[in-house]
Amino acid sequence: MNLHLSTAGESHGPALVAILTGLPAGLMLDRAAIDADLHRRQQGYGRSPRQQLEQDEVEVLAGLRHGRTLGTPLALVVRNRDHKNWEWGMSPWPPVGEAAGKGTKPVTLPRPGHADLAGVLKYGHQDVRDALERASARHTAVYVAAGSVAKRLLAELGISVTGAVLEVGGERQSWESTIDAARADRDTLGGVVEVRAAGVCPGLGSYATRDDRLDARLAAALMGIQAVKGVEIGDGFALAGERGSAAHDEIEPGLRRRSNRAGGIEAGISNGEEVVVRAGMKPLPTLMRPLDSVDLATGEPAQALVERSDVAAVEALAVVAEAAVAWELAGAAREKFGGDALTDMKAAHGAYLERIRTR
Ligand code: EPS
Repeated sequence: MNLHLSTAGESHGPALVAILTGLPAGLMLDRAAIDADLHRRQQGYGRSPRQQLEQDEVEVLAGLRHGRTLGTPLALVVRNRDHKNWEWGMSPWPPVGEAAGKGTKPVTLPRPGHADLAGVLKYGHQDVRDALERASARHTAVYVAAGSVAKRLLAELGISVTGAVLEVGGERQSWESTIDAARADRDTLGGVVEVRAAGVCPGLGSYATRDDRLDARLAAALMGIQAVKGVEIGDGFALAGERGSAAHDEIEPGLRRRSNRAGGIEAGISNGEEVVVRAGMKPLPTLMRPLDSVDLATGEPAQALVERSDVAAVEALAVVAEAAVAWELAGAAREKFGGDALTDMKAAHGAYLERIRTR
């Protein structure tokens, strides 16, 4: 069975949930490791005060017994502690009693760059909050929990996945002062992250169809993360300006490469080198000095919504992008090696490595 991930949850609703299907039975999960990834995602300079409110931790509702997967759907929950301040405003059912707390007044001032305007037009909402709550990057918490499970599976196959920040607001080192300056100007910043996966065997993904291509799948997964506007595999855009003689990775005896400009993927298939991908994040669209917009209630010019937000969340993106890459690699490994039980999957992986070793 192939891996599949479904998620649900609004930023200030009761909880975020994920259902993971297709995991093999017999995978030991480590609650502390998942919570550690959730904690990492909440760190980083420039995050919103919201992160002091939330202390994300995973709850498991199904699919696990005594820490071991059952081969059945794994149901994960990350609760939103902030929901207690939005109980009326984000009540799933028509709220009872007097309006109290946050979210009681409709938002009509769409922020350029957020889901606000396109979301209300598409779905016919009157209150921008009906669009922004699901579009929020808060959703990435439960994605990171799923990615943490994927990393556990990949570790059984000798694969490790690590995300890191390359730059924030154009600065490649010590970006804290850049973030301080943006905050002082009531502005926001984006940045670039890189994810590297080591120990990936040749043969994950395929050129057979577009949907099989590992590079296309990684690109879609990274583009699916809030605020990501660009993705590169290996040397990516820089390759476009090279000559062919300088752009490819020559093959040596032992079938190793002299370089890794392709980022470990050729023709949509992993080639045994480190998988290297980068994602570029736009500056966050909630500005304390708001951009011009239009009040949807009156049609008149107005300033966009101002509400608590991050100045930069690039360090969080590194953790989320790591989860996205791990999830896609785990999916490709499930397709290649199959197996209802982890032991079957590992046996198929071992037999395959032995076959290609003798080439
Ligand atoms: C977000 C806005 C902010 C961020 C949020 C993403 O939320 P709030 O308005 O509650 O402060 O903090 O990210 C998270 C809550 C998180 O856990 O990453 C947005 O508009 O996308």
